[in-house]
Amino acid sequence: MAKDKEPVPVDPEHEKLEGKGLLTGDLEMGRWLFAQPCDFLRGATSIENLPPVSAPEICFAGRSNVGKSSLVNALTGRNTLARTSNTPGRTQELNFFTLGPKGYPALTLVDLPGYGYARETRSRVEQWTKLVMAYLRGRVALQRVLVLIDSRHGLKDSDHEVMKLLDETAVSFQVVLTKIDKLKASEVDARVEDVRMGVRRHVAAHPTVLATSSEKGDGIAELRAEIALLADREAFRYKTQSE
Ligand SMILES: Nc1nc2c(ncn2[C@@H]2O[C@H](COP(=O)(O)OP(=O)(O)OP(=O)(O)O)[C@@H](O)[C@H]2O)c(=O)[nH]1
Ligand SMILES: [Mg+2]
Repeated sequence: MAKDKEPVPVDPEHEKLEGKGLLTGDLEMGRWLFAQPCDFLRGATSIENLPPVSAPEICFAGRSNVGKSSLVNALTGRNTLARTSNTPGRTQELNFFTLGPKGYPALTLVDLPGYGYARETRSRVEQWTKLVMAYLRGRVALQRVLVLIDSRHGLKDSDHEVMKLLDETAVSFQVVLTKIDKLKASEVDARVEDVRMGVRRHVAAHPTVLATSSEKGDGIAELRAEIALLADREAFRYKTQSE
């Protein structure tokens, strides 16, 4: 569909997209994909009970309480799909969701337990960390890890540790800032730049850092578009058929 690849016309949206390499058609694909059915597939507590691969996978990683589950909900427009909480350590399983037209999964979204949370017992933290690391290291279907960073706090040692593991295992990742509604608008660009510079030395890092707010919706359309670029293109045949 050549029409989908036309450059973004000059309008307020253009400025937001500039430098992100996204086109209006990408935004439309993202919008369409995330309006498709999204179903909970499985919660896995061990590497042995991961579901079989049914589509390319994208996972949401990050420190506890950074907003992983909230972002899954914001992207899919469903408030209660992934369970969120004020209490860090809410997500304790690898939660798999399939996304795509009925019967044609285009993508699997994986909401991971958080890392770097100290209040749980040491053995539980170690258990989750081991599970998350094993998943990140060994899942062949994993197309990209979204590493979420709280925009108020920036990069922490535990983030660098995970990014190092992703470098070593050659799993590409992209940093997504969360909760930008908590910053003044004037502070957001500086924080994006900070973090962009901070992840530059990681060879597996995607060069673009996205800034989002699950609460207010900022950056959600752009993130949908980025993710849709990684989905199984076959599923998009159903888009053209349904138009
Ligand atoms: N202001 C604001 N709060 C947010 C945003 N995203 C998430 N939160 C809040 O942050 C808290 C943690 O959100 P979760 O989505 O449960 O975080 P998580 O990363 O899944 O946490 P764990 O599963 O414990 O690792 C909740 O109280 C959310 O309401 C956001 O964009 N803006
Ligand atoms: Mg969670």
